[in-house]
Amino acid sequence: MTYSKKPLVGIIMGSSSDSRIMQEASTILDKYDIKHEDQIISAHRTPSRLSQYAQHAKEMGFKIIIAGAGGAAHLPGMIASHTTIPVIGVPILVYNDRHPKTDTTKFSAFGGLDSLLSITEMPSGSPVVSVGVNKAGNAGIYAIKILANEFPDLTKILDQHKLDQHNSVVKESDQLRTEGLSEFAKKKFM
Ligand code: RP5
Repeated sequence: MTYSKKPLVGIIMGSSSDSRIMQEASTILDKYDIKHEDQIISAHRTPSRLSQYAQHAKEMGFKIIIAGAGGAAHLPGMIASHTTIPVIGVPILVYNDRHPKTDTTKFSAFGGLDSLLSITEMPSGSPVVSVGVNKAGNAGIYAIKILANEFPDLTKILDQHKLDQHNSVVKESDQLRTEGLSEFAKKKFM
């Protein structure tokens, strides 16, 4: 079932390098046929695009914006300051292998904690909620939870999602008991 012909969720990210992580949000929304529009908006490299995007999001009627960024990660907070649409931030552990960098400089210096704190430590009065580092899939699930207030059918999807998780743990537990712990772990992870 399609809940709206127009996108309900705007997904933005600070760099193409964030797409590796942010695609997890689109995967979960696609799975349940929830339309979204995706863009790269850099808060520091394209600041004018950022304010234009806020206007665009309003005109499009987005119900939620999912914003992913790494490092200083000011995109979620900056977009929240331009709009009343709720923003879910995705702190990203920067991994940039596009430029000739060493193994250590491919990653941000603080392992994602930098992005997490940038997003969650917004000053009083300008809230942005955040999922965990690189947990873009959770941002997708949380967006569905918010949308379920308006589209009650979505609660069935959320119930099914919980049931699927339950069943997959029980299935793995049965496998573990049948095969024995050592064999199970060897097969699965080694
Ligand atoms: C942030 O800087 C982006 O969100 C990205 O996570 C990080 C690195 O950007 P690139 O150097 O990969 O473009 O603005």
